[in-house]
Amino acid sequence: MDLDAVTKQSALHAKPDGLTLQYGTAGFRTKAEHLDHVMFRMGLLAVLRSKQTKSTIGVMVTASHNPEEDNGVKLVDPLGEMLAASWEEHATCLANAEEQHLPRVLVDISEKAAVDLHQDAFVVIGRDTRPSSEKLSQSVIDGVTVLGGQFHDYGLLTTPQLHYMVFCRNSKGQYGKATTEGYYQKLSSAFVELAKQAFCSGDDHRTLKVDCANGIGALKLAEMKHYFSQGLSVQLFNDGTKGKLNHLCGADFVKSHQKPPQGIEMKANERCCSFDGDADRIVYYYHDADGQFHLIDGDKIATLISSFLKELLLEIGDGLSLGVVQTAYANGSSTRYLEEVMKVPVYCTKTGVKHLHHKAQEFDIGVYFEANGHGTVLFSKAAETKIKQLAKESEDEKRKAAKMLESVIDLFNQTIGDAISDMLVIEAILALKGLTVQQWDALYTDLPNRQLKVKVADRQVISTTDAERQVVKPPGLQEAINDLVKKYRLSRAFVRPSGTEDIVRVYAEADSQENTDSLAYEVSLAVF
Ligand code: 16G
Ligand code: ZN
Repeated sequence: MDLDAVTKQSALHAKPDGLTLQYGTAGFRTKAEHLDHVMFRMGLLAVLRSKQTKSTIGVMVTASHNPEEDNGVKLVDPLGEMLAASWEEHATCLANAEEQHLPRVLVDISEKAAVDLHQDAFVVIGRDTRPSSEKLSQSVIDGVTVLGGQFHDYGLLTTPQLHYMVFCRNSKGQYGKATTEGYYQKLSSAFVELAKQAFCSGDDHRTLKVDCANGIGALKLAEMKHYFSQGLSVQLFNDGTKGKLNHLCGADFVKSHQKPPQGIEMKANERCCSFDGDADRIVYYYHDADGQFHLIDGDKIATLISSFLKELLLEIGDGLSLGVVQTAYANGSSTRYLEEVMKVPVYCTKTGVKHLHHKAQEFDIGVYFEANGHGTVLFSKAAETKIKQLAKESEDEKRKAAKMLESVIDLFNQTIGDAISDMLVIEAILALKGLTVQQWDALYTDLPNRQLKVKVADRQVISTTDAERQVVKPPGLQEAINDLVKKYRLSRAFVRPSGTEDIVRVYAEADSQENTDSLAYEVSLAVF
């Protein structure tokens, strides 16, 4: 490590005095103008992580659904998954080191993590469409090169595309080709394969309206749509040519306001969906004939996908286990439907993709979705091998089901939730099962729910347990929440400190919207 060179370069990416940031659920995220030093240092860290794992590491410059002025950065680990927790701590230490301590912190991390400094390093970089992203990703590259790391800059990519690239490179091409072309081809051919079977059963050509949040999803979907046009035509809205990123549109806006985005023309009963700013989340929705808005969120997506998978698994009859992973935000009706009607085991984890992903790895087939529309399905190596074998050897119906599962495996981005991949999965399932958006929506009725934000002096005074469903500190708060919840029917409420904003979040559910709103409000008063 040439620490003198690091010191010199770092002076060009100097850390503002006194600024401290934390590598949270979604990496570092704040106003773009405060992030230059963080980007440079994450370039340094990516090199160390690459040397330590002897693998390609990814760095994604994005702030997802945050306002356009914000930005952020996350590291992607060798299998395309989120950075390991122990390295999140290193990331926080490195980002907060004062200039003069930077060399010492680098040496410390290398020693603690037993990094072999003679090892080669390779880092791949992607960025979203924010005006600040290009310059910030250049700062990442400065960090990579000053430590002698090699790199490939993919330029504009969706977050899930970068995760895909990392995994492709480290699996030596087994997962797919590490190019956007490779990504488009892999997903599209799996989709077209599935769609063909639906068309045999007489489904017409499908169309779908997509709100791209004025983000990167628009660019990538525009490039990709020709690949799967045999099975689906997509019409893009909020494609970034006019509006501002995430402003009054996108999956996060639609989910949290429970209303359609601006900039999309919706006709009654027409299927529409929204991506978020970096295209790792998706929600569906429609207007009924009375003009009422219906949101189909991550919970209902998980339900559609798991019921489809369960049917195929019954068909192949091979005893493969299926589990669904949710968070405390999952609507109570979805959990009840999955457990009681579908008889699928459901687990709850803390908020944040890495927690869900981890839990989902425990099953042969693990379906995970956050209510906000982030999710995917993971297939164990054993399940994949079994399915491939059945697709070759078995006969008739069993073979057909196994072949379908084979395409489904290819269609999911198994590294992380992916709006484009999930959209194609959903469209394929709806076509195969001949379901309209209304029929899908009617699987169960969501309980009325409300989310509120509470500003407090220090959100860290609240700590939780039981996958964030119970407060342990401050004392007395959980008892107060319990008393409030008891006043209503079918009610549930919890509070948790946000991992991405300086606030406490309140969630409530009850039998009517009015009761839900009262409960949420009363709980938020108890938080003060
Ligand atoms: C991040 C997480 C998302 C989670 C959200 C919660 C990833 C890739 N993203 O966006 O999964 O739902 O944070 O935010 O893990 P909150 O802690 O502010 O509620
Ligand atoms: Zn996102």
